[in-house]
Amino acid sequence: MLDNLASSISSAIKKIIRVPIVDEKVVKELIRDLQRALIQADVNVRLVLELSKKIEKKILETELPPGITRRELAIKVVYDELVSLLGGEKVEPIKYEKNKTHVIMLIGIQGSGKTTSAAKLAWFFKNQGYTTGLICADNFRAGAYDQLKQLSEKINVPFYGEKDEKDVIKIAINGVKTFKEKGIEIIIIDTAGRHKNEIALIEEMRQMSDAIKPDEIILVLDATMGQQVAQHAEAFNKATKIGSIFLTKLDGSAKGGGAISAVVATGAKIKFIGTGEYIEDIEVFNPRRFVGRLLGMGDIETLIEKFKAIEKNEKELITSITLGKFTLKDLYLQLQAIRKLGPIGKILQSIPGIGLSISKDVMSITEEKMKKWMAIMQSMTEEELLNPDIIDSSRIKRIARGSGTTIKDVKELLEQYKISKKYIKQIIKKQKNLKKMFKIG
Ligand SMILES: Nc1nc2c(ncn2[C@@H]2O[C@H](COP(=O)(O)OP(=O)(O)OP(=O)(O)O)[C@@H](O)[C@H]2O)c(=O)[nH]1
Ligand SMILES: [Mg+2]
Repeated sequence: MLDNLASSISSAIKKIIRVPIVDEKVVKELIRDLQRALIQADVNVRLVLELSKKIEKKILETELPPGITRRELAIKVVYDELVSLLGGEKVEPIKYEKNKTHVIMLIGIQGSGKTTSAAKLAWFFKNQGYTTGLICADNFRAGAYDQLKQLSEKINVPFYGEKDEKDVIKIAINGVKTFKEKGIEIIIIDTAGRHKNEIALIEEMRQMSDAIKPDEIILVLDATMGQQVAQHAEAFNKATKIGSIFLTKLDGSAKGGGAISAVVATGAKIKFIGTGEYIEDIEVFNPRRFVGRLLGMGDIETLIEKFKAIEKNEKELITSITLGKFTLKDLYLQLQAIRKLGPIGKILQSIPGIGLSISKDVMSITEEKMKKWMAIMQSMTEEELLNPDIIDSSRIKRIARGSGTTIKDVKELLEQYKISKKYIKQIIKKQKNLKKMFKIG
């Protein structure tokens, strides 16, 4: 699917994976490759320029989070921005209440793929465990009745149609009534593709939906039309609150990227995509999965996990330290966590976020010193740990004695604590900026 876009984007990404150093020149080349790929996929030129500027700026100007290379950052930024171009992170699960009737009406211009998609949806919901039924409310095109009837037989789903009835609204009402009586949960109505433009289409949708009162209206759009579909999506989105979009023919459509991004830009919701002529060529639209495939990287998920881990680490730190406050107890817990993990040297390098930042200064600390510090902190009272400022010389003496260390040792730890605290403040500030950059919550 979207073969052209996928191959050009993934080759752009592969290029930056191959080069030894990701510098400004490489990033600029990546941006050019991306621009070319997106414009060829019929994504709006203005959107492409905005997007690529943003990507370039983020890749070059973001301070590298600890443990992340510029290369990884570049891939993550491209991934994030493509996901947001194609619809963002949010994917609502498609679930309907069981044992209740839910009526879906499909509309769309001539040949957009309504009848095919109606059958795909019936098949999809049937596999999800719902009882489904198909209604043919199209008497405009000869053969429409037989087309849907045959498809429904193929997937073994009940069909309703009235071949000689001219009033499609009447057919739809009768069909819904019949299926409701049978206790069918998801009823799908296929309508006629009488129109070539969205104005007449929306008007007919109004008449139909006033009479039938469907729970949901799905606009079927043909992705091979590229950016052009935006007009339909926009008019539709304005006209109904219960609408979503089924984007068809994304397979082998060079213009698929343009169609998706154009629809997303209108604020309309793409719920399903069609990726072939066969019944099973239907997918719930998920921008993240979609972009993952575009980038053609199996390990994109691993990379995303890595960023998530950093994010989690930051969050934990921020909750453990009430903003700007960093007590000896926090230092103690940090050191304890670090020690649990094994030989310090190695660990310090691999801990993203705070571990590393303390570590810059702690780098030179030997295992032995670490043990000493732990002992010192164990000799402190909870009050001293939470409020180190109260540790005066008489307390220092007591702590040194209690821990079997020297006054010098205790003073050194307190000094280290002060330095760490300063670091932490800087880091929290930095991380706030980073969060803004990545829109992390
Ligand atoms: N490749 C591909 N072809 C599709 C897809 N969906 C539909 N088609 C094809 O598009 C053509 C039109 O599909 P229909 O389902 O008949 O379209 P329609 O909107 O019902 O057409 P009218 O009722 O005449 O308006 C058929 O040849 C389908 O096989 C898809 O996702 N991928
Ligand atoms: Mg049809």
